[in-house]
Amino acid sequence: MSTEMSMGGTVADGPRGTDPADGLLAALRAAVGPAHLLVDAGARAAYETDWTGRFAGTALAVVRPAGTDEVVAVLRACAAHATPVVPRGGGTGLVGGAVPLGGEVVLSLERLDHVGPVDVAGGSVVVGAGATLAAVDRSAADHGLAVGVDLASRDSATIGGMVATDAGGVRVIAHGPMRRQVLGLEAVLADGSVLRRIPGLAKDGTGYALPELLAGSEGTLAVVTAVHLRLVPRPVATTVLLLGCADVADALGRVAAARRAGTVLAAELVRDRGVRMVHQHAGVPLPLPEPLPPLLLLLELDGDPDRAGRADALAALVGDRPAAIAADVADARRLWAVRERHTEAVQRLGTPTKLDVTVPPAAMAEVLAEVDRIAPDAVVFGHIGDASLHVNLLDAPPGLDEQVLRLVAAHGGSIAAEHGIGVAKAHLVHLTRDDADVAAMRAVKRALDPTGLLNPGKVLPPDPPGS
Ligand code: 2HG
Ligand code: ZN
Repeated sequence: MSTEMSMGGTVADGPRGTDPADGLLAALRAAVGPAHLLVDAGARAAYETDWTGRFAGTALAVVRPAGTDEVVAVLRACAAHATPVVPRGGGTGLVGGAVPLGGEVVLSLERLDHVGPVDVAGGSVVVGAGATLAAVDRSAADHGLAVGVDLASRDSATIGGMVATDAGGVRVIAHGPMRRQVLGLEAVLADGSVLRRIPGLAKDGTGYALPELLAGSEGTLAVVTAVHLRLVPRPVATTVLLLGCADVADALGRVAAARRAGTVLAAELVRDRGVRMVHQHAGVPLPLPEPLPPLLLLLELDGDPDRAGRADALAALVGDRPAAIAADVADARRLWAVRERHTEAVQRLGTPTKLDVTVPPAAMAEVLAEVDRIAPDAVVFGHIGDASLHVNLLDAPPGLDEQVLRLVAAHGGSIAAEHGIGVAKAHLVHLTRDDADVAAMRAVKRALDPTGLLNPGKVLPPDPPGS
């Protein structure tokens, strides 16, 4: 029998003639207070779409609890009324993971935004799920520390959402993705019980690693309410450069050379036409004169450009390639804008279909060539340091997205590198996870959320009929 709850299903438990949703709304109002229960379409709208606007749905209501106890009360009320819940962070998702499909209660974690005191000796901090990356990073910066993950949407993206999607960003090459920053967490399970794995001991071998399981589960297994985050040393100074490369092999070779020479904090790839797009649609100056090289590699290296020996090392790294080396912080920001403002520039051209993939480095050149063949207008850029690429399709004919993902899967890659599966790719999980894998994931889902209360329709395709 299917464990999925029908979308928007509510139990008609009210007296004759009353709307069955009224009982749930009254319970939610009691749980979070009237000011934080949003039922009007206008008030709900900002919580019903993803960042691109490609995915949107209608919620029964939006709730904004103030703390873990209120999250518990919300989940209990929704469970009692058989109404599914969509947990939501900063709304910066790109695959519809935090968007209602129809009739759910959207549970916004935005008010759980406390940032605890930084443990300077241990290099960590406990924060609420709704704290933004920028707020936590500012707090860490006061102590010479930083969050190990950084991304362009830092002002809005929340730590809870980043854990739920196992966000990546531009520092994965140095510190790994979000999952690796999680020392512990607190989460509310579908039955309202609270999982507290906050202590974050460096070593803890007592059984299943539940925080790691929840990282990347996109709100389908539990609602993350607080996170104990590892912090990393904040670089005192860095060197940022943009290097023209002839092809993928050349760019990968430069990344490897930079790694041999020292600590690489970021290695990002953009292409000539993407750079022109950012110039034209986001007003970012061209970083190199025309004609631009086909590929441009942005490197951020630990240590400042004037340190002893750096000039020679940079000269060796650059060789005879065209390059722009940032002379100061403002310059570095300008070079970073060329890369970071791709998302904004693409959005100005239309609503893109965003594909976010990893490929084995050895297959990257071939995958890129194939993508160019089947989707010549795609805007491709990404994190070459961890072999992940963002393929943005504009005006894509039906099926083109799946064609690109099948290509990636055929080359041994992943169809979801760092944005999650959401609703966009739930039907394609089988491309890179085999039957046993999917069955194990379904078993975990059933064990933790037997009635399908949490974020139905996301990550896993619906149970096959008759199961
Ligand atoms: C980035 O790396 C983000 O900038 C967004 O992951 C990627 O817009 C995209 O496709
Ligand atoms: Zn990215």
